[in-house]
Amino acid sequence: MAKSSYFPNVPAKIPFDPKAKKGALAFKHYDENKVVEGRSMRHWLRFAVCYWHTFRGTGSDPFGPGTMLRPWDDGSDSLKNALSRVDVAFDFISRLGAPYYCFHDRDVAPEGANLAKSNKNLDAVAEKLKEAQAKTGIKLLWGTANLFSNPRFMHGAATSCNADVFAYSAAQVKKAIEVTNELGGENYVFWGGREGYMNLFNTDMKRELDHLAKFMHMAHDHAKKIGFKGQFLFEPKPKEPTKHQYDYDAAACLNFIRANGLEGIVKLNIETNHATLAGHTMMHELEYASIQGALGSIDANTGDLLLGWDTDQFPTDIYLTTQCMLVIMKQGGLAPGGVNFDAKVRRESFEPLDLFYAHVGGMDAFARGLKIAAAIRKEGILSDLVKQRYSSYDAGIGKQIEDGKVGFAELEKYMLAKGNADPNASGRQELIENIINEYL
Ligand code: XUL
Ligand code: CO
Repeated sequence: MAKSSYFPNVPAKIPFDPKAKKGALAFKHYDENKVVEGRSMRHWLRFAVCYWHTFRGTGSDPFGPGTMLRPWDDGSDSLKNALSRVDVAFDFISRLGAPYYCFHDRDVAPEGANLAKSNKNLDAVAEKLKEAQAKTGIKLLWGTANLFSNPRFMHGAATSCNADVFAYSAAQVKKAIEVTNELGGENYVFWGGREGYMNLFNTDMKRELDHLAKFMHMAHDHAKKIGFKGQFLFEPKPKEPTKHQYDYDAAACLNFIRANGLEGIVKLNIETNHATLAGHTMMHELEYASIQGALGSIDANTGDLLLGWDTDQFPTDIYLTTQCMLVIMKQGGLAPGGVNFDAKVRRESFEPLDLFYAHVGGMDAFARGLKIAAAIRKEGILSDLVKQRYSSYDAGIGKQIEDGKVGFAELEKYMLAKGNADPNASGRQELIENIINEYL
């Protein structure tokens, strides 16, 4: 296969060229070596291309079949097709200049007639992925297993009522962790494809959740056994495909992690449109995870607020990326996690070139978010406002509360003597929003 032939009008490496004309295939903001707060943009952002949407997405929706033009793909689910797709994928990622990629086992290799055959297919593709990684320097951010597409997972995987399906899922995840390890993957993600319920009348919720916890412990035990040093990540999503997913949001996932002795073992992979579907902002989910030391990685995308489903569009909103970067920078970055574009081009954008426009736009949007967040942090106006807002806890009774020096009795004595609370100060919400806009 002539590698370059599928992207004839795309340079071997998309340049950083802020002076390029509008709409040119060039980064206007993502300058991978530019140092921001002591670290290069490449290291802050740790961009990853996801294999499933970018190389396996067809553009199908509930109303019609796929529309994507992928001239390298013969449309079959053969091993040969999977192997030649690897060349195109790495050619694409190299031209883009993203340092990482992510995959599900069944995106990269076809499912066989039984588990042994599926494993053999995966081994064959993994060997080729390993060669491609060595040749290009592109690394694996995370691997995961697809435990939702095959009809066997109709009732879930680790939470299936069918113990054989639990066993099958365990075997599949064992293999996926081994392949991730073999490819030097820096993380391993659990997204509960169908780990939830449609109807509580036929569901033993307690047993299902216990099984899910057992499953994660088994995964951890196996990771230790094979020397996998990567970070485990749990990805919250409130619904889709089931009515209620057990991994609803960051709070539900952290509760599950703590209730089952998985703290220190599993962190979170927060996805923008999953946050939206849960009725939260991305910033809320990131902050909630981060303050508890559990923000591991992000799936960068966005939903369409006028469509009710998980559209997984590429992020273009600078306000959103600024919010993301404010939280990420506050915790000192995401490593070993990164910014994975779990995003797809829309079905009207069916040409290979659209994949480049989508990723360049997403990367530039995050690079701008990074620069804006750095500027906000540098001047410190926002952090000073927040510090000032809570300054009543820096001394006097507030400090005693935080230091655990007083209880209800002491606080009652204090307030009886004082008679009333000090007056409140304005939250200055509009002012703060105006200040943020001054940086955009
Ligand atoms: C599904 C989703 C997944 C996970 C990996 O909504 O986000 O692609 O990121 O299984
Ligand atoms: Co995701």
